[in-house]
Amino acid sequence: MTDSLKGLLIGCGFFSRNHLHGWAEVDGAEIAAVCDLDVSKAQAIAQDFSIPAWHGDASVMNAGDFDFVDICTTMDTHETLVAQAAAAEIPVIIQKPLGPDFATCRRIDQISREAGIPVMVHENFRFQKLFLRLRDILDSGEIGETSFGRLSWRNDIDVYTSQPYLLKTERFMIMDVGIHMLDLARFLMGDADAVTCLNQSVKEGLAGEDASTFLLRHKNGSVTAIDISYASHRTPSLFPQTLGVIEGRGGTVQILENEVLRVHSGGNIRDEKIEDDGRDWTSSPWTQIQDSVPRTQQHFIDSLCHGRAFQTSAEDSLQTYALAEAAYRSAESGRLVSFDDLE
Ligand code: NAD
Ligand code: 89Y
Repeated sequence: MTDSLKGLLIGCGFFSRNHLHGWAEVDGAEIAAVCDLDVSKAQAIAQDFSIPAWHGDASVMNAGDFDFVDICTTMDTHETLVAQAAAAEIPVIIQKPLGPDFATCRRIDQISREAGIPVMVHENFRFQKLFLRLRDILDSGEIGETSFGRLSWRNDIDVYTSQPYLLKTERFMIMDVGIHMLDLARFLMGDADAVTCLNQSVKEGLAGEDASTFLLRHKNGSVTAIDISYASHRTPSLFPQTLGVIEGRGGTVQILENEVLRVHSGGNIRDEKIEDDGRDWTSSPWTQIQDSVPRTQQHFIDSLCHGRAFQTSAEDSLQTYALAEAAYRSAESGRLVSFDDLE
């Protein structure tokens, strides 16, 4: 494909394989090179995915050979890497969490705006088929204006083996999974501006929280309750399902196990089973997450090519990261924290 945008993938760790499988499906883009501080990892993954070049230093961004960079490293590295991409004038898609705290996220957004370089957060949960369909149901007006939401992510997936950095992350659960839930809450229920939150460290030996329960106050008067845990033991495991409910003034949608939406409206009830796309590289239990990756990437490329704003631009995502910051401050203080308190 001669007209494809050429990308550099930075970070060849655990989740990057999903990125590379995803990019192989995206129309209008291809990965031309990969990069990791551990160049042997870059070489191995390049060979697995038939990518022609690999590097051990992200300064190759200066070469001007790339139309975009895909940053798939952990949050502590993001500000530096976005600054490098901005200096090289290369648009960025970057994994969540955008930064370790709200101040860093604001600086990243400022770097993006000052350089005029678009930055999109790879926030893939809203691109899961189930949530796209749920958004369509809400847009159709079938259940009316939303008033209450509940989003629940509770499982005991062994993230510590696949993502060992989480053992030592002080802001752990809210930044790892809470951020997906906060983005979903905004996607489904609208912007919010205040949070109350209680955190727990259930598993011994963690640097941060592995369970969190919070309430969001939305600007339109609705409320979302979110509960997340990596210390919730059930058989079979619920990973990676987000369950819950959205109530509107004229009906309700339940998000049930095994990707079923149960719609109650006008005195009727119907179930919609959301089927996976059946890609040959996805596998249980990760399918629902993996499936969302190429959709997220396609949104980035389509928006870039048509000069449209990303749904989850760095600027838009500041609203999500402000909620995460407010959640931590609420957990520390025992009080409701609003955006005014973050100034
Ligand atoms: P990882 O630690 O397995 O891999 C990160 C890689 O980046 C490492 O190989 C490291 O050497 C490399 N790296 C770090 N700094 C670098 C630099 N300056 N230049 C080049 N390479 C560098 O991490 P992971 O588990 O793959 O997670 C990466 C990101 O993806 C995290 O932010 C995580 O939260 C996110 N993630 C998202 C999802 C999702 O569904 N959206 C799922 C899993 C992980
Ligand atoms: O890190 C988490 C995420 O962002 O999505 C799934 C995950 O990899 C494990 O729960």
